[in-house]
Amino acid sequence: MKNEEWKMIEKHAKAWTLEAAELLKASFENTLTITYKSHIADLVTNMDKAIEKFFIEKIQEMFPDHRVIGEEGYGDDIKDKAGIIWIIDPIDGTTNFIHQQSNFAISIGIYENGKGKIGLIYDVGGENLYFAKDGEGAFLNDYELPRLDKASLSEAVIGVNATWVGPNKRINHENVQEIVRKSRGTRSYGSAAIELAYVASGKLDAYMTMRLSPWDFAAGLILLNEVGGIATKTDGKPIQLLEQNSILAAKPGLHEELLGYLIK
Ligand code: 2AM
Ligand code: CA
Repeated sequence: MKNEEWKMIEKHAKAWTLEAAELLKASFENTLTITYKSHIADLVTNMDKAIEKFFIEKIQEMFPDHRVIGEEGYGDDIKDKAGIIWIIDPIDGTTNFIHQQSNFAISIGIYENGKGKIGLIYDVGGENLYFAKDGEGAFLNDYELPRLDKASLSEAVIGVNATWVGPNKRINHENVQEIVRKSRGTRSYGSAAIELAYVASGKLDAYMTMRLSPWDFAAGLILLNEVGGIATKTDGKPIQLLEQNSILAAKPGLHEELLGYLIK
């Protein structure tokens, strides 16, 4: 794919995201239809579905040979990484969208043959656009994000959900507790995409979580890559793009230090 074509994809991805954000903001005036997916804390609204359909219609019209993976399942059934794939979360942080009308994002990662090309996370309430393009840097609105410096745990603010600090079946919570105690502080925002954007922009020094789907992390990984952030699974192994993964994203140095606590 040529540079010109990527410019075109970038232009449309940004414009559609801003348009979708307006639809989300306008929806605050209306009553949301809320349903449960797998359990009572796994929510989906009419707007999650409407925004995903909005993107899929635009992409199919403008780029008919591209494929789409969307959280709500209106995209393609994708088993391989060939060609151009848009990985879309129409609302990341649906619980926040419902309860707070803030701290939720539209997250879009565009990959070519499995390689991250364009990452876009729009914090709708904050009107902050995090954008990255392979080899061209990462931006917060018009501001180019600097490369991340090394950090150490004693000076770090870590994004982590309280779920992982108590007994759970996915990670030894005592290791997580040790990280929490030795850090400068912890935060939990309820949107994985925003938390990854915060690591990329230095607002968090690290973020860890035990189970994310491709649409939660696809855009964030591209942002992190442009600023020298490191992202693996919490056992240090590479993240698999089309699967659910645990995620440890951090500044250089700190990533290694955290792995030392997590792999014992
Ligand atoms: P979502 O709002 O798009 O579902 C909440 O801590 C973060 O984890 C959100 O980014 C949420 O994304 C994500 N998440 C991933 N899998 C989840 C699940 N099964 N239930 C709730 N949140 C989930
Ligand atoms: Ca979602």
